[in-house]
Amino acid sequence: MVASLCAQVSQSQQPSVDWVRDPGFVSVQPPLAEPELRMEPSDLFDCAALCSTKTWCSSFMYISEQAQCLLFKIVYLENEELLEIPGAEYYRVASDSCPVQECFAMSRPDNLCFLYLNESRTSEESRDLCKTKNGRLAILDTLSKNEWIVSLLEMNGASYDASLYLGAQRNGTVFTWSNGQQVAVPESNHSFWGDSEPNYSSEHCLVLKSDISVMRWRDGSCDLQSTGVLCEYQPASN
Ligand SMILES: [Ca+2]
Repeated sequence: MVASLCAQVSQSQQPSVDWVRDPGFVSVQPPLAEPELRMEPSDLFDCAALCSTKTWCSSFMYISEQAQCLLFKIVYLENEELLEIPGAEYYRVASDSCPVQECFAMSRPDNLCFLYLNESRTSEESRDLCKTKNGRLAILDTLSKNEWIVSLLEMNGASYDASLYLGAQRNGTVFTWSNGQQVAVPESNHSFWGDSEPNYSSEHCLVLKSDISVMRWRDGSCDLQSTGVLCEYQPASN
């Protein structure tokens, strides 16, 4: 059995990140757990501080008996094959307002929850799917959100053939996010438009699509099947 896991990325530029201890991983190591970095800090707090300074670090394990600190890019949620490691404690980034057990991920510093669903849908179906889960199609109206989402998708293995509908509509020549903000024009510094995009006034949807190895916005048909659905949520505490 392969343990389920959710890829999570922590964009924690802030030095203070809240960590929660996962009671499911006491004195055991999660399966498939390949640390990105293995270090020998002085104590648990040093280990937490190390993870906090790495923008990619979303969880860590501190093994007191070996004085070892293992930093992970992802958050492990379930453990079906337990490897006993006395003294091991596992911590993940605290995002209690995003239900991480359901594979929601929290973006920092935006403090928004995102849910990536591996489902093929048209634009309308994608919007409806997010609604049924009490969210909306992702609004990537800041540089930090775009960069964070691209990292999240890459870690979900969605980077090479991804095509996802975003929460924006075309009004004539301009695209507007569903929160009323105008989508950045191609000439702006914070634009994620692909080369020569937007290029067809008949393409009414905003699509996040892989362009060789990078994710870029395009205008595109609203009727094509996406490779996944990306929903956005306000955290419960907001
Ligand atoms: Ca296009």
